[in-house]
Amino acid sequence: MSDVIFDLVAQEEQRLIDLVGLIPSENHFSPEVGKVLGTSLSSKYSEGYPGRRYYEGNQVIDQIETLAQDRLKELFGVPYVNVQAHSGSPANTAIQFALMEPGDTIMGLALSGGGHLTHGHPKVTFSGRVMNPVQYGLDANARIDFDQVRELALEHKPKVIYAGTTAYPFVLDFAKFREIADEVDAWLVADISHITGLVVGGQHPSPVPHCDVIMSTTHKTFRGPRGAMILATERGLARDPKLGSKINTAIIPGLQGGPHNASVAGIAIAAKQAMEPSFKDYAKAVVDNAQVMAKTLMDEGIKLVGDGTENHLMVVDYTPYSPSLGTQIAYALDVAGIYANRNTVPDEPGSPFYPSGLRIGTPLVTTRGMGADEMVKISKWIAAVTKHTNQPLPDGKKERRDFLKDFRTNADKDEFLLNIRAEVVEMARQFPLFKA
Ligand code: DSN
Repeated sequence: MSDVIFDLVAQEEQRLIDLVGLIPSENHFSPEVGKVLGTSLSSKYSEGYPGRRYYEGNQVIDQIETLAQDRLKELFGVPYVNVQAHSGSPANTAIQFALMEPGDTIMGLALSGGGHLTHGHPKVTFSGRVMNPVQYGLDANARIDFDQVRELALEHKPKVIYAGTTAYPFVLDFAKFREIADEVDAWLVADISHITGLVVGGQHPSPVPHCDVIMSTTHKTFRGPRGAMILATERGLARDPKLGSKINTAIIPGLQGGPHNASVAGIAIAAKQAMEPSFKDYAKAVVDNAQVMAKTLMDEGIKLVGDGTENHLMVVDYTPYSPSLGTQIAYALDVAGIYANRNTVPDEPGSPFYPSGLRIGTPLVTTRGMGADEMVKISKWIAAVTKHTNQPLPDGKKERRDFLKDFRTNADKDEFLLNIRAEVVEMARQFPLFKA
């Protein structure tokens, strides 16, 4: 059967091969994970849990889900695992549903400091509307301001404190979060979606000794399929022996119907691959590459939030050039063959839609097998595009729309950007998507 969809998939695959991907929350999964995603596991309904399903015919699915749970229990050293949440946001919602009542206070890192929407971003998110959100921020060095976390916790007595980020380049101090959570008797939930691969690869301290519940997506540094895992620690279960069954019930019937069994199988495979010694090499290479990239960018005069990185990502701060430059630079980079995402910076002078930063990370390029030489080249291309693209946004809604329309039209045929693109493609094509 011919269908334009297959042509579009081929185009997308070619884009991935030809270009350099720096979105720190993306990754390429292994061929083995890919193999199970297109199987008949997708056909089956399996509401419930292994041994307790609402549908017949789940004998094999039970074994697959149990293996996924068992492997993750072993990998993280935790007694409880749920792999059914369809992705990170529903997983966080399920955790909140399990631990909180409407109106309870939730504390999380503010979006502009690198926090995630589902950790209580006010007004526009489920967690921020149903719960009482309190958001903490960063100190003058762009690190989590633990004095403020403590002050806010003592004042607002949160039911849940989130230690988790989506655009934060530094190590998370779970022990410090624990001290504060204990002072106010709050649940401590870690969202390690971005750094799971670094945690299991030994490049970031584990949240397991300090947190009650841990959530992670499975498709970022973990290199699995799209999905999520929810873990409960010994500590969490000691606090509430019913914690596991509360999380199970929050997922189904609370929020979801049937699990995506092909993804569950992919999570089981990714967990096995993360136990192999080569995964440690991958995690180290991600961090090493980020170090090279950060240093080269800063040597090129590019400002990074917090002046560096300790993990897989960094946030470029364009405010020294002009505020709200993130949209233009991200677009110009895409034309030049490098895709990243615009991002807010701390004390953002623009807005989340027209922010002043760019978030870049090394998980994708490291999975392809790129190393220090390529990081230097990529960083120099980013610096060149930045200097070429210093065109501030005008004020006014209509003026901005018109400016960006012209900006894009011009960028699409900008020879400077297109020449860089040719060099990028030549380099990128030398690397597979997933280097075994
Ligand atoms: N969208 C993910 C990220 O890019 O970090 C988080 O949900």
